[in-house]
Amino acid sequence: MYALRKRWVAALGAAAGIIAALVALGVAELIAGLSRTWRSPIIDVGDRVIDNVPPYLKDFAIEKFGTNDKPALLIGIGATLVVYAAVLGAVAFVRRLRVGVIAIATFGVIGALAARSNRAGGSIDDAIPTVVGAAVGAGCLWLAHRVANPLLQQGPDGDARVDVDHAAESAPDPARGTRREFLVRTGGLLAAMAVVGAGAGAVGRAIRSRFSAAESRQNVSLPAARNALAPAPTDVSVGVEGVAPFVTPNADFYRIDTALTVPQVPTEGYELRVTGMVERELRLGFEDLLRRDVVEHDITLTCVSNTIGGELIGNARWTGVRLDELLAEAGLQPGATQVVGRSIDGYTCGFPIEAATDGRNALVAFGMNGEPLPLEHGFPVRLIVPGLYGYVSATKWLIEIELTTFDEFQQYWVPRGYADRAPIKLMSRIDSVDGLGTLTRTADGMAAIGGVAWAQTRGIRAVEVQLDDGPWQACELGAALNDDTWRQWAFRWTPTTTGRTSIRCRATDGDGVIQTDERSEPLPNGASGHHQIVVFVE
Ligand SMILES: Nc1nc2c(c(=O)[nH]1)N[C@H]1C(S)=C(S)[C@@H](COP(=O)(O)O)O[C@H]1N2
Ligand SMILES: [Mo]
Repeated sequence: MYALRKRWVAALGAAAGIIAALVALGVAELIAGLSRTWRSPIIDVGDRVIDNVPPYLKDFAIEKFGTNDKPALLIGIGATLVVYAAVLGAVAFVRRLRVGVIAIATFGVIGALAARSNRAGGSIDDAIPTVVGAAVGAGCLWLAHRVANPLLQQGPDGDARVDVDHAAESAPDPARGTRREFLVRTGGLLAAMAVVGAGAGAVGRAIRSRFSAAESRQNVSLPAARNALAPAPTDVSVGVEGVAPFVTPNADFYRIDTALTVPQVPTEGYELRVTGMVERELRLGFEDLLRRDVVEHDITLTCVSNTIGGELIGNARWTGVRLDELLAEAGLQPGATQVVGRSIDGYTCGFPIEAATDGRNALVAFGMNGEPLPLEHGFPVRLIVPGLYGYVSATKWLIEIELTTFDEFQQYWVPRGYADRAPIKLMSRIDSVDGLGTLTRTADGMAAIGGVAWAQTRGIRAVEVQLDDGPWQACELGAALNDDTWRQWAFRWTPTTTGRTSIRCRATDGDGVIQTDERSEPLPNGASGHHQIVVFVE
């Protein structure tokens, strides 16, 4: 008698299921490595999750995991998959092989559908990695089942043997081997499959790296801007420790997008198209853009998902060409109301045509703080529009600018509950001390706090703070470079009491509007309200 106890059969089946899934994914990854447009089913499924989660869940994920929301999602998908594979393997071994094979096929169909409904418009061949992977995975489960068969309480057809008469079972046949030998054989096969699966995945990743745009980026040298700006003067800083630096280094710049893997868009073969309600369509290669009239501007970019006191904001010097000049060259048809920026990954932004034509420094940008755009920030080309939240304006990996109307087209986030017009709200933030942190006084008994305030296109005229129930008191401001960047602020005073103190701040924009105290969530058009914290004065 070879058969194992049911619980061990289930465990063996679970292991076989997980390893079959590993092989399926490894093979899919390997096949995906053959083509620039093919992807791992995990990424495709992840994309569909991202596209379909309700916005409040997305904001929750961003709040909870910040920029790690994507690894968190992938870990979640991976964990779900492990459980699914373990269950299907156990059922295949304990009950019926057929159930396990059907479950793997189902998994293949889900992957294939996810690949087909690619944002950028999937084609039928996008399903090839998943289909081949699932077929090989199913084959592995079948093989493992076959080799392990003597250990299972099943008939040779793979169906559970319902009324096994244990007593009637034949004694071990020494010619076929002992139970121990069957176990070793099955274990060896599973180990070999695990190695092959992991190896296929590793090879797939390695050969995919040839599609990287990193080398293309290294070969870019940015042209000098016509309006070459001097470095930001030192008085933009108020000199309070802990305040966000006026210029955000590229490596520290927040990153928000729906892309699970960073799109790799080399400059070779790159083309930007200007289409839709224009007199003549434009097609520009990367070099064509660099040869145009190049300008640079300091612009602060903000995410609509930024909560009060949040960090989804950064300020950079962007190099590029003016959007209004490109549009003038294309010639606008009357009636166009919306400018849509389309990314290579299918993501879209859209904003009112006035934001492109009212004279503000809206850019088709290829440089960020003197470097080519980093890959995560849209290399080779993106849009930057002062005064608009990123989701309506700042398309990364930009390949098309389409002129249309708001009736005609809804950008990515609009069917997901966000507003289709989203100017950045006046906001200020305390940076130098965290909520419930301690505020240490200097030797002369003074205390200092500081932060940033922003109202892109309107500028910041004043910032005030309120301590406990005291009066609003004016702050010092860092120099303003233009109305499109944030401004630092500082407040220095001699506290008369120690202990718990509540601090809040509010800004006044260039139009004289005072920041509202009325709180609103990021959804649908950006958070508002005062940043208020409690600190302990020492
Ligand atoms: N292709 C693409 N572009 C995109 C997005 C995206 O998901 N995909 N997200 C937008 C959002 S919501 C913001 S806030 C900015 C963020 O730009 P950053 O990651 O460079 O800071 O990019 C915008 N451009
Ligand atoms: Mo955003």
